[in-house]
Amino acid sequence: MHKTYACHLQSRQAFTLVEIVFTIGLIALLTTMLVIAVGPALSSAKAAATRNTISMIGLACQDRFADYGATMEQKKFKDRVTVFKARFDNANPMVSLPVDVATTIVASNDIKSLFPQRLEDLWGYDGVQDSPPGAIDDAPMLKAMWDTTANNWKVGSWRALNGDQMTGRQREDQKAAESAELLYLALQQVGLSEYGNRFDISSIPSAHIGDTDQDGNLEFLDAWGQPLQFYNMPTRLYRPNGIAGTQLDSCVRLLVKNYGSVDQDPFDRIGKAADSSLISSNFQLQSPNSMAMAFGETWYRTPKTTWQLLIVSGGPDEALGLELPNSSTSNYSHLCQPLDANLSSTVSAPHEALFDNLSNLQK
Ligand SMILES: [Ca+2]
Ligand SMILES: [Ca+2]
Ligand SMILES: [Ca+2]
Ligand SMILES: [Ca+2]
Repeated sequence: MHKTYACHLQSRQAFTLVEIVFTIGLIALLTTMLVIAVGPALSSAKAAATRNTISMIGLACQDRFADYGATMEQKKFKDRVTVFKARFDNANPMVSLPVDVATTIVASNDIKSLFPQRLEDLWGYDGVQDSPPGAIDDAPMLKAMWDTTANNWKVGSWRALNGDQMTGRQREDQKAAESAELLYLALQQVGLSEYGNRFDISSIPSAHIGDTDQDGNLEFLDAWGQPLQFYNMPTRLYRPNGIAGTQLDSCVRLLVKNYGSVDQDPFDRIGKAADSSLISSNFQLQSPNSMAMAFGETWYRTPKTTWQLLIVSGGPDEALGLELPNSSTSNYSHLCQPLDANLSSTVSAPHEALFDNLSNLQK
């Protein structure tokens, strides 16, 4: 009787072990199924959150952009154009700078200052960081970032201080974060008072603000924790490296939904961007716009798309596939272009990185 009970107990224990093994296996299977089912949902939730943040930042930019546009009709702005033209004409007695060209150069410089995507955008007409910053013609924002008493930067340790001495991953992190750091500062109106209202930074989820390069400057992030990328004049998207026609179209349309439907930039008083005979193979505007070279606009950006402030997330693959907005290692790097020109059916990895990217101009 006792033995029988022990046997029963033993068999009961053995059965329980089988049950446990089976249950563990079942849980593992269900977990796998759950991950497969929920994985894309989590990813799309991150995409939705990223789109929302990008959209809010984009709208804040557009508001300020509209405010700036309104000032172009005012006497104060026109007086600045007159001063600029006089400076040019005095320095170049043989030519007279057309007012429309002067207007576009002044506006282009202002837009770079208001919406900087790299530190150089704050250096003013002379294209040089003043010493100390803001002493001559640097943007108000750069001036505000400099502590004249301490003779040092007020916020963080900028690239100007140590970024260019960084190496490897640290330097890559620094470069990847810069445009989002500048946008963060710009939207807080650092050094500004006359254009629009201060952006309510608390409307951005705290998870979308961070310091990925650990330099003390906060930047906007996407839901995957990568810095957003900001392009103030994304013209280069319109002539990606070495490609044209339908390939170019398909590339641009990945980031700019209404590409092709609007081709008139209200800020472009020169209006020559669409005239291919005036554009060299390198997208440099030809004469008469070469006059812009006298003011540090050697590679005068075609202003066709300055109104389309572009904010981009690398998306679920966390890869951008575009030139970083602040890249100073290649020509025209202040304009974005795909890292890989191959947009044919045999796509390669850097180009594939573009397909899941998110931008404020996609919807
Ligand atoms: Ca300067
Ligand atoms: Ca930084
Ligand atoms: Ca940072
Ligand atoms: Ca991507």
